[in-house]
This record gives sequence, C-alpha cells and structure tokens, in this order.
Amino acid sequence: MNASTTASGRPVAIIMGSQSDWDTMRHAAETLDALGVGHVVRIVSAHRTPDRMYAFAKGAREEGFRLIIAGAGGAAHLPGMVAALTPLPVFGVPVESKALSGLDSLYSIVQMPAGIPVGTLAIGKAGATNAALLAAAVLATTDPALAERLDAWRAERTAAVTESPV
Ligand code: RP5
Repeated sequence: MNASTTASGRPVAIIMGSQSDWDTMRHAAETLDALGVGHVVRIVSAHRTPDRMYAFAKGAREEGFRLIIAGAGGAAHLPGMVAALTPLPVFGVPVESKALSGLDSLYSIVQMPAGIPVGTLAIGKAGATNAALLAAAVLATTDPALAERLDAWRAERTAAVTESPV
C-alpha cells in the first residue's frame, strides 16, 4: 500500500449538492481517475439531506478519507458546513448556477470565517479539475509513485501546447 492509499484504497471523497452538479464534478472524478487516485462520489445536500451531510462529515475520517472535494451551486453551503464538521481538508468547487452564473456559489463558498477553512477553487469545470489536481498534489507529498504520475500528467500537458496556433 503506498502512502496515499487508505485501507479502502479511496483517499478522496467527491461530494455534491445535487445530481445537477455532476456535469461539473465529473471533471474532478475523471482527473483523479487519470492520475490513479481512488475516490468515491456521493450526493450530499446541506439543504435537502442535512442528516446525510452530517453523518457523512462526522464519519469521513473514520471512513478512511484523507481529503474531501465538495461542489455546490447557488446558496452553496455544503463545503463550509462539511468543513465545520470534519478535521479533513475540504476543497470547495463553486458550480455555475443558472441565475447568477456561479458568482453566488463562489461567494457562498469562499468567504469563510477565520477558523474554518475551505480551499476554494474556480467556478465550474476548471475548479473541479483543479480541485482534483490539488488533492493529488497533497497526496503526492507522501506518495512518490503518485508524484511521478502527477509529474508525467503535467509534462504531457506542457508538451501539448504548440508554439503557434494550428
Ligand atoms: C445546490 O442547488 C446544488 O449544489 C445545485 O448546484 C443547486 C441546484 O440544485 P438542483 O435544483 O438542480 O437540484 O444545492
């Protein structure tokens, strides 16, 4: 078992407030897949399933997770509420909302009071992708094999940038 592997083999939990968030959050899951980082994906709503959210957050460390990626849109209280209930690092992804293009989501997630941190990413696909890369980078600090895969992933993307537009 390498250093980022938990007993379950799934160190990352990706949670989201609604099925409608999956179109965005799947980019986090796909990025973790590409890097060989085990994860689980769950719908956990701060507003519609508060008991499920509480149970998940309180049990997340004992479940073997090391990091949580939480995506939500609109009145996006999920990442902050989960961060208040678990000692694990939480990365928040503001999902692009229909009414306010995700600015509401961003403001709901980013402006946490001192003492309860949420690492807030960009709105939408970029944020979901980068949350996964950040999670992988954290896990890679204690997992040399993952660090090598992450280096290779980055090198591939660098090599793919042409010098001139095609
Ligand atoms: C939030 O409300 C969810 O995270 C989602 O982004 C937003 C809208 O949810 P649906 O009405 O599409 O289920 O809780």
